[in-house]
Amino acid sequence: MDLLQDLQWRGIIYQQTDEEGLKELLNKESISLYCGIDPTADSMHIGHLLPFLTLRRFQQHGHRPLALVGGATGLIGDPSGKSEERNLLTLETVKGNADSIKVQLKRIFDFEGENGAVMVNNYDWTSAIDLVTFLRDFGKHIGINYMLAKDTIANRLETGISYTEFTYTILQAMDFNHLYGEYNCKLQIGGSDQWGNITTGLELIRKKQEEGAKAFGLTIPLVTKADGTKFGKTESGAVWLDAEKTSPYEFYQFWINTADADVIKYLKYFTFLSHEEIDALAASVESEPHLRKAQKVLAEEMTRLIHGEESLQQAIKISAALFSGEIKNLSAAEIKQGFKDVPSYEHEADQETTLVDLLVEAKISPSKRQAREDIQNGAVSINGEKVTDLAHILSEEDRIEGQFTIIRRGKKKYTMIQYK
Ligand code: 545
Repeated sequence: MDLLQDLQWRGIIYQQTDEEGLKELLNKESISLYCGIDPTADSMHIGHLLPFLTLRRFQQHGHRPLALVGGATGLIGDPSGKSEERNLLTLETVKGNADSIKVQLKRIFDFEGENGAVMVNNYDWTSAIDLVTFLRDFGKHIGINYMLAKDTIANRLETGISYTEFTYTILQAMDFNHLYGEYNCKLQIGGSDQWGNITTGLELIRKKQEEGAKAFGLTIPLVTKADGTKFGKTESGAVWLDAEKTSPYEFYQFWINTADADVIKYLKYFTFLSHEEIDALAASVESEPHLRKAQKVLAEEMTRLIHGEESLQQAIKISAALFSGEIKNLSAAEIKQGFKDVPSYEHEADQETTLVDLLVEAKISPSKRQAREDIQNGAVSINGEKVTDLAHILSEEDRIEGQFTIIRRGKKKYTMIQYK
């Protein structure tokens, strides 16, 4: 099975500008291809991942990926898929964001060898072009009617679009044209919202490059969920690639919680497992769904890919500890990840307190009487160990690395006591 058949099997292809032509080209030679991202935030989230993972599939088949960071386009703002004009970001913000995004992109590709990936920034060639050159050498080739017919621009004519955002598609087209000239880049891929920008690039290449010059565009589908809710969102917001925003444990949990109806699709989209491995997991979802084998493999593959083996093992350890309630072997850092969303209560570091008082103070038990009953019934545990002594006084020994005490009441109600 060749690359395009694999992409088809995985459901990764949404639209192509010339299906037959691209098939022919890829059968004939190794190409350079690109996908861009605007540094309008300081981290990618999983909604941005699929086109870059697709670039990596091309790399595995011998093609050269160019990962473009939009240092220039990030200063302008892509109107695609946006119903309102964006606020301009400062040069400083965009530069800072670009640095963070580059670090994340670097983990996805192999930069060594004959078809090693190349990281490029469109600020490098765009910022040097003066206005007269822009209008004469680029603007002149793109008709206004052609631009107005683009969905992304047409959709904004009612609500309004500035000349700045209107021009965006030409800037992205200039990138494709530049990379075509510089790296013989023949293909641009992106999410389905990028169709208009990708095709403007093809138009510019046709006009500016040698007679018969030909490039291609391919878009990937929007990732959806069977229940109709938005992919990539949790109660606490987007699932970021930055470990400071979404911890590896939360990241792992996000994928573990994938519905049976979605899990095989995501294994195909996001992982590099073979068809045989994915087919076997599909059979497991059918015959033994309670084992959640497919979800476990998906969560492992994704966490390893984005955060590395060590963080994956830590995420598995935290998940198992929280599931069984055996949390005494977790480090303070692991506790921080695993208990980020549980209620927390601050207690004076040097103030002694009985467990009964603390249960009431931290609003874990509603009254002293109830607190005593809870303890006597064996419903209360400190750091995973049941405490039935009504006179228990919290000491240094009850603090994990001197920082927290995790109190559980009943089966699931956890509270984190922090010391100040
Ligand atoms: C700029 C110059 C180029 C080629 C592409 C671009 C970027 C493109 C764009 N892409 C989106 C994006 O989102 C902001 C990320 C914040 C960290 O705006 N004009 O940059 C998304 N893209 C990935 C997919 C996308 C797209 O990065 O293509 O469809 C999301 O899945 O929205 O020469």
